[in-house]
This record gives sequence, structure tokens and C-alpha cells, in this order.
Amino acid sequence: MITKKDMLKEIDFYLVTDSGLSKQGTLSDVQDAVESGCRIVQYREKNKSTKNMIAEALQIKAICNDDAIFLVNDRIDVALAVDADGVHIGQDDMPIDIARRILGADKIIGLTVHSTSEAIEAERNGADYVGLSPIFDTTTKNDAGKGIGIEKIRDVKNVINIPIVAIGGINKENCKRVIENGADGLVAISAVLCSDDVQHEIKEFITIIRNALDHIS
Ligand code: 3NM
Repeated sequence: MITKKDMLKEIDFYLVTDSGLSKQGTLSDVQDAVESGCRIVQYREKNKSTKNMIAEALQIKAICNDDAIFLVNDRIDVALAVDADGVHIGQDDMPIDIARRILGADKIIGLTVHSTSEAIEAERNGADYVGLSPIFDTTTKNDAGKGIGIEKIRDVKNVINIPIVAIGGINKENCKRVIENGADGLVAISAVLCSDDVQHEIKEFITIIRNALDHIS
């Protein structure tokens, strides 16, 4: 049986939801993503009540079903409440060793890192993958800081063995280079959610990413 952790080896395009940017609503975005072949979805919601988040998370989990990994950003309580496949946490969220103790060995934990030292630390502390950010400048997250540059991906790739997901300012024009520089997968939020055809955009991203990954292997 293929587990959700096994699926982490082939993430390519990674959807992070954003209800502020979404044109058609988060559930439609997730539906479009999964139908386009996206295999990992992170529910990132900063402005809803816990009750509403749980209700929405249950619906997203049902859409992801066996086809996509379903993670919750930051909120370990919500992830546990809906039995999500795991969480994505940042450097200032719950420490990863405590998150692991609460969630158990089978759940996926992704951690945002900004440097090689944070990436090494993340792997050592049991992260299943790292989100490396922000690769380029972005206006989607106010406190993201300056882009660290595409070359940083290779530096991080050289020091850890868990998958690297690149995030921040990624679009269809630069995504090929992001993969060529060592990312195993990538997130593009505004480039996808602000478009008129989310399904079409994600399909295009997936084609570019898979072509680039095929050329590397
Ligand atoms: N986290 P876009 S940047 C959710 O730096 C998020 O940790 C970031 O959006 C970080 O693809 C970011 O529109 C937003 O640039 C990325």
C-alpha cells in the first residue's frame, strides 16, 4: 500500500490555500488542484474561527481523499480534529519535537526554513520535508522578507536528504529554474489563485515541473 508519506517523494506542484486571494473559493481551488493532478494540499487559513476551519478542513480532506496529501498549516489542533495527514509549521510555531510527540510518527510534518543551518536542524529534528522560503520577493505574505535567491536551493539540497519545497514569488516563468536548482517541488500561490482558470494554470505548472524533473533524473 502506498502511504501518504510515500507520496511525499513525488510532490511536484504543492497547493497552499489562501482565502484572501482566491477568486472562486478555497474548496473550488482544492477541487481544481486535485483534478489537475496536484498531490499535496496545505490548508492555510488565518482568518476563520476554529469551528469554521474544522468544517472546511473536513471538506478539503474529503476532496483530497487518497489522491492528495492533506496538511494543515500551523494549527496542530485542527489537524488532529480532522485527522489530517499532517501539518506544516514555521520556525515560530510549535517546536517540531513537541509537534511530533503530539501527532505521532505516522503524520507528516513540514517545516519552513530559510537557510542551510535551519534545514539541517529540521532534518535532525524529524521533519519529513522542508519548505524553503522565500525564494523570490513576494507580496502574498507580508512578513516573508527578502528573497533568498535561487542558488540557495542547491546549497540546501547539498546538506539534507528530505524533500525541498520551494516557496515565494514563484511563477510559470521562473519555476523551471527552481526545479533545475534542486527543488523537489514548489508552491505558487498568487500565480495560480489569482488566475481566471486555476485548473489550467496548475496543469501547466505540473507539466513544466515534471519535464524539468525528468531531465534531471
Ligand atoms: N510563506 P506566492 S512566502 C505562504 O516565506 C508563504 O515562508 C512564505 O506566495 C514564506 O506564491 C508565502 O504568491 C507566500 O509568492 C507565497
